[in-house]
Amino acid sequence: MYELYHDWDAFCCIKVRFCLAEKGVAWTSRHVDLQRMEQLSPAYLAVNPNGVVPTLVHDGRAIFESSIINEYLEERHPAPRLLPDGPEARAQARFWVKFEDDVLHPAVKGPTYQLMLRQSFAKLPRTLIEERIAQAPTPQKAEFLRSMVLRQDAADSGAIEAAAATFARAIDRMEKRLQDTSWFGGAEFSLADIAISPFIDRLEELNFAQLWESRSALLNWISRIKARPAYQAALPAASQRIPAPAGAVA
Ligand SMILES: N[C@@H](CCC(=O)N[C@@H](CS)C(=O)NCC(=O)O)C(=O)O
Repeated sequence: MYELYHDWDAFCCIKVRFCLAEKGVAWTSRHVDLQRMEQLSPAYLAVNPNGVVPTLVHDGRAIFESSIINEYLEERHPAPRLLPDGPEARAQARFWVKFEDDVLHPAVKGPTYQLMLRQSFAKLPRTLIEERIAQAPTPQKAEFLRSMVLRQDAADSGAIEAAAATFARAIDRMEKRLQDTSWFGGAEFSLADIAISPFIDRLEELNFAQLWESRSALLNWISRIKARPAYQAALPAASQRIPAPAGAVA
């Protein structure tokens, strides 16, 4: 009934698999290999013209955008409930989902390309890369890919530092939130926690975990997230990870 087009070690895909696992919903995997830029292959663009993963296909109908997919799952499968009761609490939970969409995920994208994916692109034939970039849905996306994929020089340290500053400010704000409430959405675990968890996973992969080593509220939240079987089920196996940078980068 559900087909998930996804890559195993992709932030937004971990987010949707976490939600599917919390709901106990079965799904069929359709793997889209980001290391081969398959999100821009004609076959995948026929499923999702935005050229990004994930896409959830439910009985032949495609749903795009990880936050919208998780809200869709919440409406289709209300138990266990993953949005709090009441308009005010829901607004809070949705704010933190949007914070992930607007701030956290965009901030990790550059470092993910520069420090992780670029190592894989170096092995792809140049003609394949050019073909994929030519399929980008917008000129801005094509330009972003050109700057990330085609350059084989060292990572842009200025851009990595700018991302690191965004990570530090975000961690600060997250710590403050968790000093006031047990979970990002309020008193209960919710879609907000599901959205933010892959940020921690990606920062661990990128060797930024020292950012929260003295943040006790966040450390406590991370240990509660890691103890959830659904989170463990959502994470990629070691063999499905994109090769990560060897040393600390911050
Ligand atoms: N806002 C979108 C972002 C989708 C997105 O950027 N997905 C990443 C993986 S987490 C991707 O497909 N990256 C490859 C690319 O941007 O070409 C969502 O939440 O679904």
